[in-house]
Amino acid sequence: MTTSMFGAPVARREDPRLVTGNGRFLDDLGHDALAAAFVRSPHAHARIVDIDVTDALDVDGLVGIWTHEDLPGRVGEPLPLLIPHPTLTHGRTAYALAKDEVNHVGEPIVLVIARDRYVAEDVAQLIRVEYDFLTPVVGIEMARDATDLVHDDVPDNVSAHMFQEVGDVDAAMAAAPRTLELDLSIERSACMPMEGKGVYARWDDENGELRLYSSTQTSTGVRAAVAAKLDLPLAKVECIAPDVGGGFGVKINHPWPEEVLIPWAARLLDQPVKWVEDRREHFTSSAHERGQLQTVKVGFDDEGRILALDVKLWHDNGAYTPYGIIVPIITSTQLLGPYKPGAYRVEFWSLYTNTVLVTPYRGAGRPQGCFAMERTVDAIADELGLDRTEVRSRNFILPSEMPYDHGLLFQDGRPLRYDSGDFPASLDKLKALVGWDDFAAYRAEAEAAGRKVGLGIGCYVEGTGVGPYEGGHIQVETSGRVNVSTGLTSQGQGHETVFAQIVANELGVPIEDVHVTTGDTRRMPYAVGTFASRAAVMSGNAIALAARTVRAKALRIAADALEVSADDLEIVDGDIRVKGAPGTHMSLGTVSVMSNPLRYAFDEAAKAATQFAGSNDPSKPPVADDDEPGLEGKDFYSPTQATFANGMHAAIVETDPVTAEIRILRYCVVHDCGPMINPMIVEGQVHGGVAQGVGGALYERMVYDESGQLLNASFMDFLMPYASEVPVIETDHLETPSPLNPLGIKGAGEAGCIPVSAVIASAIEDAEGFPIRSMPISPVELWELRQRHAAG
Ligand code: MCN
Repeated sequence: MTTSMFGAPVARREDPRLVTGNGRFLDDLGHDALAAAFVRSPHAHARIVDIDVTDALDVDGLVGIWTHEDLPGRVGEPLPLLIPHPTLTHGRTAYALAKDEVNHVGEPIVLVIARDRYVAEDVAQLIRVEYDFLTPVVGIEMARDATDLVHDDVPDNVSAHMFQEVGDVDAAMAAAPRTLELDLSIERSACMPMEGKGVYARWDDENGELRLYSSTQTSTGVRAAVAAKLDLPLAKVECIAPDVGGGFGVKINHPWPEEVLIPWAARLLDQPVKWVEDRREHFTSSAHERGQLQTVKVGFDDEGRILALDVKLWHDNGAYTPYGIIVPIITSTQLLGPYKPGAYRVEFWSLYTNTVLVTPYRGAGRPQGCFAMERTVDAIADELGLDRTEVRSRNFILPSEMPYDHGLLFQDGRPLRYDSGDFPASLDKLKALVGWDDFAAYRAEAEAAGRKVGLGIGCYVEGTGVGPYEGGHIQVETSGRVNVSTGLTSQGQGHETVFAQIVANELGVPIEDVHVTTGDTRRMPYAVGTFASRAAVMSGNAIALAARTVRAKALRIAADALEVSADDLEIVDGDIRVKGAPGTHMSLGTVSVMSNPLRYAFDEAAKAATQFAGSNDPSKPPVADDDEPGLEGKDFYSPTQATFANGMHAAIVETDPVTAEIRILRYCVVHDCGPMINPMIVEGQVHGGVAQGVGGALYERMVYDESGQLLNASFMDFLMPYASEVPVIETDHLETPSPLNPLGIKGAGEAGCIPVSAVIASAIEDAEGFPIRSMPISPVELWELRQRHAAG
């Protein structure tokens, strides 16, 4: 490697396009397309008795109206269950259009296509649906109570019941000198990307081909699902993710109903059709996450060492389970964070409710798990009168114990094994960053001035870079420019920049010469997608491997032409030259010409290549016999297990003694995602994650009434933090390499949001002196807790 782009804080190359309004998002495409709108259920639980479209039929500009009965073949079958699991005994998915029952407000019932969206919405208003009301099941307690059922054939509303135990928890608990029990809960929230979902489809009748654009995190998945649903050969369907204005989990396709219906209608009508989700649809018809009740029983000794941990959790999976039970599985397996309890048992029930379904939302079950574990560790420290960091240290897995096997099964069914991490070093860094040891003096000063301040902490691990695979393809043009493609999509993570950095580094070319394409099935049809903080590990390594293949080929051809050993060559700024004798050189572009017989006789670069070939005969290109034409390479990376990133956050909060207003005075992060490809991007990811975490800790929640109506389905009522509510985030890094992949990297995309609720709760608790066991927390709720606490 002759340049060191890996690890450099390169400014994001996609930003000039995005911040000047020149991004091409879904709604920037297809201005000639017909528009779709949906009649969606206004009721949480009802049977559909009749659908009357009579009043709608005469509207000028209407193209068509379809209900479930009109959907042929596989389009009319239930949507697939994307992530099955052996314990998911009662998985249920919806129909693209409701068949005879609706199970949440917002479920699509009728598809309307018209000249434009205004007409389509007007038509939707004129369609009358008659319902027979059923009792809605709202909230975890009601689901658990199971007096009423969401699905008649699902006993007790339980989609899955899972249990894992390591060691003998009952015996360890009975023998523990001390025990504590905690009830903990986290409310529902949601991803809320700036751009909602959207699909635009064009059917080419002459060739029987479908081109599909989707604002998706998984374009290959959309392509496969649509091809299967429409019974088209895969080769006749292409899917492109244009610029995607955020995903955060909700744009993982299973597929979504609209992703099936819009292409189906485009083909039926032989006209382009587009649907773009509006904000209300996003609130009521996409997905939520986080809602979980959790109980912890912990047994520990007088030094604060955890001897037994018994966790039960109840997860609100909403009305359907296309994503299986991935969220509670993640909670149950990553709840332990950096700690090693003597014995551990976790049991969960995933419950149906008449609310919108759940997709993994950034952090995906880990914020809930971290909240449970970190509240427990704080409770142990308080009980023993020990420093909270001391109790943490005493329970840490040590670097010398890595790789550490918990004896549990991870979400992929493989053993849960941490590959790397140095938790004591992270804690030391965090304590130094926040000034942990000086806080007592700061608090004394604040209290003397009549102020209430508290210091909180939270630690987490995150299994990142999960398989099965991702690919990278690299092609060096005869001009020397390098085209890189990987199949996963980007939603704002800066992939165009980091993947270009990796290639610039591996190939020794200027980063300006590297062009990156993501999420286009025409370029790279094999891919899984962007979620679970996997792009850097999966595509990053695949691209690095492909670049190494290209580099080796380039050096081999150049060595032949320059009559030197490949070991004596280096590549600097796209030029292959003899080390110590830069006058003997040739460009990568020239090598590309030499490896591309068809270009051999055409342009100047080609002519230049002939001097190395010693022949002008295009039938005898100067490439080795066993080489394929073209200076290009493709490789795939497939890991044996997830690699574990980790981190620790601390916050200082102030609570107003009168109004109970909560202010974050400082927020500090120490994060370890291995070697950082781009530290500026990693920090941006951490900042974004913390901002979302602050929303989840203090502001955001989905408020359903007992009839299953979402009461705050707009940004007027659902509070997201503005820049004014997000503190300055101070970050420090540890770069413990993963032994599992060639670049040694671990993911970073979700880490920021995982511990925030735990940290803020810890800090408020420290300020107030009574336990915080439920998040989010508003000033009113804090004020009420104060009153209750004061009353004993
Ligand atoms: N990175 C790096 N060095 C590392 C690790 C990561 O430079 N050692 C960089 C990566 O190259 C990438 C970014 O950090 O540019 C995040 O990397 P990674 O952890 O691999 O996460 P993904 O790229 O797979 O993104 C998914 C992740 C998830 S799961 C959610 S949810 C999320 C997130 O990314 N959604 C986002 N961040 C988001 N950021 C934006 N702007 N929009 C979203 O929807």
